[in-house]
Amino acid sequence: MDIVLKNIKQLATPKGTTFKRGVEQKDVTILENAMIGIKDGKIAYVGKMDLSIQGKQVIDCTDNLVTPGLVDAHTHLVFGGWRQNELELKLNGASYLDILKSGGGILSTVNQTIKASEDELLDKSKSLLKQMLAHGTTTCEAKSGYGLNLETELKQLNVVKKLNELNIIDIVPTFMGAHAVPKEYKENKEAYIDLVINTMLPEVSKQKLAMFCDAFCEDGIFSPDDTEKILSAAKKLGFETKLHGDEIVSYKGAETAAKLGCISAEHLIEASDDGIKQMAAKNVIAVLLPATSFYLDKGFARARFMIDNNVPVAIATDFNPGSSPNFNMQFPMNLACLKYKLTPKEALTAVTLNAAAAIKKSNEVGSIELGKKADIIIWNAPDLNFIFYKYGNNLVSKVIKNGVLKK
Ligand code: IZC
Ligand code: ZN
Repeated sequence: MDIVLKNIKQLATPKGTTFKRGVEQKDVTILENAMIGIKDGKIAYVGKMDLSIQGKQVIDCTDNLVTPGLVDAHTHLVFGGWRQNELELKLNGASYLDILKSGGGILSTVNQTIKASEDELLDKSKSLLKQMLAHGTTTCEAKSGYGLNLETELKQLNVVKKLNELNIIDIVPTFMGAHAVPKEYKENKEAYIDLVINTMLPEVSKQKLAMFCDAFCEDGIFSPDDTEKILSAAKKLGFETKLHGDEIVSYKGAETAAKLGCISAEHLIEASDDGIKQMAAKNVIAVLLPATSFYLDKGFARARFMIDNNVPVAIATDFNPGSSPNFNMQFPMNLACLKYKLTPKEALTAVTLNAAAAIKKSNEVGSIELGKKADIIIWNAPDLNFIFYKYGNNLVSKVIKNGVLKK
């Protein structure tokens, strides 16, 4: 073996190549005094301690919990500037949508992303990716949507492509030209939707820069009908689809995702009972973002109700400069237990296997099983409960990415 992890105090992993739902979401295998062998970047042994298995590099995990690498299925990784000036506006009572309507919010990040050069964006997001890895994220998704014009959307997606070539974290790219209506189109949303459908989507498809297409289905942004138009056009070009829905108000986001057969619907704070049931019937994964609820000081999505109604639940950071300036998955993991009332086992599945399924990577990552990528975390923690109970500091001791010890 290239690497052997021996004497593992506790190994915790879901199993399988697709999402877990309902009562199965808590089916996590726990092994004590376990061993993992890694060869050629893949998991080649997992089970009880076996002294006949030798490794070029041996890591003793006597005191440690070991889990699959975390999968952050929802980020807005590539952006210019930050939005710290909005903090005082918020404290004075301005809502997320108030700030956006006055030309701030997403539109302020759009201005800063248009101004930034590709190299500046690359340097900044490369540094962010390294920090994400050090906090346990081994695979993530990254959305465009801070360009809102062809050139800048392509610039963002090209940055993601270059980041992927650096092999820090594997990144799944999502085109999100329908993130907001740019100010030039304020009075003519239809013309912007035409631009997304007839110019941006075909070019992104031609250049093979994204696997998913996402749209912000929200009151005052894109309606369910707009979203349907955009995502249906994307599907015709071969994109998989997702949507941001029911984040601020109940607006048929869940229903629209079910109707369109999206892989996932994200946020869902205000999702209706019916919408949730329709998602379950259509196998749509709920990607929930509790750190955003915390930051917007809004309610929390009804994760328990979703699991009880057979919706597969994943949890992600929503890392972005506005509503969730945090890339550390451990914070939403804490919130998943404390606010959503998920058990540690359900929450582990939500940030590994189900998150991987939400970005169509669950046959490669999301569990510690023979043949999967060796993306593994060794925690400064004795067991699974510990990482959901303790919070506020980085509990990751070591990270193995593609079979290489990185931290
Ligand atoms: O920059 O505000 N919700 N999009 C939808 C975001 C949050 C990101 C942002
Ligand atoms: Zn988002």
